[in-house]
Amino acid sequence: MARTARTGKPTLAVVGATGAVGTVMLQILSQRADIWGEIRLIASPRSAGRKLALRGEEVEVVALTEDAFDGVDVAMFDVPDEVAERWAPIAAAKGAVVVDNSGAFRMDPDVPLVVPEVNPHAARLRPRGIVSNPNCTTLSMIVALGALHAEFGLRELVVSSYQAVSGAGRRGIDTLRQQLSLVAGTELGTTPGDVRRAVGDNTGPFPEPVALNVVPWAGTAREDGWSSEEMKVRDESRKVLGLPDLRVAVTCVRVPVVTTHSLTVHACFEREVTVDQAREILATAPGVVLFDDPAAGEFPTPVDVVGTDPTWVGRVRRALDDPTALELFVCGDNLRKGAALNTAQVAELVAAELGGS
Ligand code: 2RA
Repeated sequence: MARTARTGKPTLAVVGATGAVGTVMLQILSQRADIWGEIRLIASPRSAGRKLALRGEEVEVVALTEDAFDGVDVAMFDVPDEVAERWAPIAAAKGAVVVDNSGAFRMDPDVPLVVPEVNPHAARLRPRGIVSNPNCTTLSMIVALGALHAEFGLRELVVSSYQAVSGAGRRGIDTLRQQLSLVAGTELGTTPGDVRRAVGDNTGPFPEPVALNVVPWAGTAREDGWSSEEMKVRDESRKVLGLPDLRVAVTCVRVPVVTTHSLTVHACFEREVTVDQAREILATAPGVVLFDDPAAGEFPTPVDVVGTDPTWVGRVRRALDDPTALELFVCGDNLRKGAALNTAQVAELVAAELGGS
């Protein structure tokens, strides 16, 4: 492995360093145990030459070229699908293990889809030299569900998401902030179309106004009325949990929250469950925080979860009509565990393996 000569530590590349997730990646790399030698920041030629803060220093961004991967051991990608499709195989051919956060390879049978708390072993088998990171909506719930599945055996999920606008990148955040500035301090939201007229025709990456609204759509259209986001939750949950026949019904909804996806989950298991058992599992599962005392006003919400690493779970109840099912409310920061953190954790797994530890 092409370790940095000066430190003997592996070399990491961050591809897409200037995006919404890339920015969080740099924060996370500055906060976690520093296992890396050189960290090379790579972005589109338009961003080359910019300096970004990393590990207490300013690091210059270099342009995405084949040469940028010289000597790189692990490359974390957060770029659009088509950019990943083109450049991840190039980085892999140059000897880097790619940890990719796009949707380009997630369902490729030769690319493992890895969540370190759930299926860390899968990262070792990577015939294409690429490991994929699940979509942020799947990631926001899957650590908690993986822990419950290990004990009770999952057989069905019914999920509704409440997705933050940063899932749609910087444009999503800018759109919400701009729309909020147009409706703040008004009486809007009381007659049909008043919010729509105030925010205008440009609804950014969303099909409808997102301020003072909820929008039952994320992603692009798939067959029979489903959205790409809903198909990702189904397909990726099945792959990560190793349950190809898991029954999954999901509706994805965008809400006026900047960062942190929330989900309601109706999870059905092979065996009868009790709330006490479920609470014990969730309270001790790595990467999960149980915050569940509604009588005291305690349940997770995005305003407190944003900026934190774990999956937060509250409102744990046994289903009223099914002793094998649980109802949960789950929140996770979609830019951290939902994207940058999971990518960094997988990159660390790979680095430990390359280093023989
Ligand atoms: C979203 N899950 O929230 C997507 C981003 N990967 O739009």
